[in-house]
Amino acid sequence: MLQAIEKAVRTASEYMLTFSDPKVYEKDGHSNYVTQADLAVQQKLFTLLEPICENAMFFAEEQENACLTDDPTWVIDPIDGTHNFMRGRLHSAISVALLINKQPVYAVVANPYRDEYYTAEKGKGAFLNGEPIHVSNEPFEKALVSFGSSPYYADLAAYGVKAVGRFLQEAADIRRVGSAALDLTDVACGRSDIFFEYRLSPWDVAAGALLVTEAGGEFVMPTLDAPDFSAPNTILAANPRCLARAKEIVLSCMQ
Ligand code: LIP
Repeated sequence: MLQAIEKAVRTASEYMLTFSDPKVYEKDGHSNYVTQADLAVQQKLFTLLEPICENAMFFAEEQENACLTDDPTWVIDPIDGTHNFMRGRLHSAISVALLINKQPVYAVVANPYRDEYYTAEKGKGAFLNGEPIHVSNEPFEKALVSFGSSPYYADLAAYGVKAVGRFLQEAADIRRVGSAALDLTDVACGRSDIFFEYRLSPWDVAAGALLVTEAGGEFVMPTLDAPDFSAPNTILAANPRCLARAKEIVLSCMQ
């Protein structure tokens, strides 16, 4: 099953790279866009994934009125990092997860620009192009902290500014790359140690969450007792050494 999903995502990645100057549409919310490529790649993924898991539902970013049920469901972000994609910043991802009973069981995240394919099946580890990956063992004071600025939600900007200030004072440094899925793969393979964002949608994080946990990391929604992939939430991913302090900072800045 995982190999079939990866094959489908590889095909969709090649297709994504054929779009050089896609038409851009504005969506509801601050700084929120969708391109002709997002829509086309999403439709390509629907077609490629449907035969892999008969009768599975779809819960995708560019789909109207979708919802998550206990049934097997493909949770898809056809282009994560759309703003980067629009501006030619060459740092966007395709994120695909298959959820059963609302929990990720299979995950594939692709970075088409680097030909990097991150894969995981629940209970069987996480891989980058077939090689095992693992989160870092860096302590909090040496942590490289990725963050997302929740640009669609201008009311959350103040939280992010406060939290970034605290991490800059207490950890090593900050990164803002513009794709949550790739922020999560960075944590999973140890390229960074912490990632947080004050509001992300299920399709941004469902696949990356499984990659992080299968790579020995922690994925939490700090305001909830357990991750809920049915609606947007605050998210935090970290190696085990960094989680506690990172969670304290993320929560303390939400006021
Ligand atoms: C984006 C994320 C990014 C976040 C944006 C948006 P999209 O996903 O990858 O980290 O800050 O708000 O959610 O909308 O480009 O698929």
